[in-house]
Amino acid sequence: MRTTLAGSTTDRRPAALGGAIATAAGLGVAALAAALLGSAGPVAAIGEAVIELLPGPLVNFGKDTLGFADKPVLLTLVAAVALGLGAVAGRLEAARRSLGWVVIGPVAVVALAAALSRPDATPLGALLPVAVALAVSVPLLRVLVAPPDSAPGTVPGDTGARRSFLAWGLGGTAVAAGGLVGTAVLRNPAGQAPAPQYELPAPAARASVPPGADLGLDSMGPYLTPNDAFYRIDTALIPPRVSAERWELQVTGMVERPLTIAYPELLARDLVEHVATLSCVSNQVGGDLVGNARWLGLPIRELLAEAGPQPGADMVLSRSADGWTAGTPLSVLTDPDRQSLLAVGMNGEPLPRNHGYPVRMVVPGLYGYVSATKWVVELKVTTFAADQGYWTPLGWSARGPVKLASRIDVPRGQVTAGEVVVAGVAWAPHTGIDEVQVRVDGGAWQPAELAAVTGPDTWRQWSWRWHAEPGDHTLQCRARDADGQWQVEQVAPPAPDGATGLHSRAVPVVMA
Ligand SMILES: Nc1nc2c(c(=O)[nH]1)N[C@H]1C(S)=C(S)[C@@H](COP(=O)(O)O)O[C@H]1N2
Ligand SMILES: [Mo]
Repeated sequence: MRTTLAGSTTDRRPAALGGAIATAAGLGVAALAAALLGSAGPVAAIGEAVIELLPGPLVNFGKDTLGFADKPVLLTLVAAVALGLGAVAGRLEAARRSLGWVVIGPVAVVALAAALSRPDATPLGALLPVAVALAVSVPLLRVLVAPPDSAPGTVPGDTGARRSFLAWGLGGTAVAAGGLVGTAVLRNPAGQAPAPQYELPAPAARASVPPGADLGLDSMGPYLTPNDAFYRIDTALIPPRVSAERWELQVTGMVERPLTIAYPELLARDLVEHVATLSCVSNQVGGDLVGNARWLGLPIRELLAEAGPQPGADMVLSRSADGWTAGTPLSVLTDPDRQSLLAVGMNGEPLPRNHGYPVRMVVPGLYGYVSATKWVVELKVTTFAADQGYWTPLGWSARGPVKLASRIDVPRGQVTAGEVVVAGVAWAPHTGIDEVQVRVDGGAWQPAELAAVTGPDTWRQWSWRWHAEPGDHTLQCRARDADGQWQVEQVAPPAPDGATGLHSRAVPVVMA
């Protein structure tokens, strides 16, 4: 009798909707539990597993076409699939009690496996979110699609049943929303560093930015990019939460004396400050995946010297807490004339979590994908023949020196005829910029004025005064580095080792 009643009742009930709501509530509490434990929730874990299982070119395509939105899009897709499966489970459960497990069981197993497969997984951090999700969603699913018959003789679709569905449905939705909001708060999306228990030491050598490095133009970014405006690129759907107390870096591989350094030991060393421009190999011509910051850290060459690289080694494979790797030429890291840092500070603050808290690498002159490992925990001295960084098997070059580039930042949009300031940045990190030129509508190249810099490792602001005449015009810029090389004009895409081509900007000029 119960089966008949529940079955016929649910025919009229939106069993699928009930299943989706129960799933949403489960996902909400799972996300919250994961955030509390500092682990990846089931949705993020499955998302990362999807990235790992997808072929590299497809991942690159996703990153290129979606840009900064790739993470939200993937998380939303995974969540949408989960809700869809929840709806199916609702239908099944409505047809027969416990039949929903046909879907719920495998989904739970997949979520658990994905969470456990993460390099920073702990058994509790993986298990608990899945367990609380089941504990919330399975009973909720039952009451939504086949409520315990409150009043014997309840008529299918009567107001009592409908009211109960509405109440439980709203309750489930509230739990889902509460879980999401709580997670967002706990996950600290602003990317600020967790409350610092450690004071950053004063640098032994301070970097001073010369007056005039910043042209101070409103519509252009400052010489030093503020931390919250600094571009973020990484494969982590949720940046790993690495505790400074427990952080350790190991120097391993082809070394005479493998060593380990802890965070307080790192802070106790003579740290140096260095201003360096970091850029992404995926940056398009004119793009903004580039930023400049004042980094505080220990020169990596000092640690490597203590470990003593063995003859034959030519690469350092750095590994992050979340398992990502970069392959950097050993010679670049041991170069006495290059400040390659194990950085703890960014613009006077501890590294923000999004940018690698507590410790990351910063190497002047190399793209981030071959050098700038965030949340770094290991430096393995090895060879290019024996090891590869994360992106190399996915179609990106094993070596990634930054290509000379320049960009027009102002004006943006329409201007009034007359004198117009044209300005931008140019960078050739570790070589330095010696000249920037601008041209209008393919005419003769005109020299721009160059702002001051801390040294060759940063971008350089430039400006040029344009007597703009009414009409539609195109501005272009190009730069020459300190070695006398002009920027490559030939257009090339970012893959496999960085884009080339000149940046152009269309500027409509109207009559004064
Ligand atoms: N752990 C980790 N470190 C990483 C990456 C990553 O995916 N994981 N991406 C690298 C790439 S491709 C770039 S361009 C820089 C970007 O650093 P940012 O996010 O601080 O700007 O980080 C590098 N370090
Ligand atoms: Mo990058």
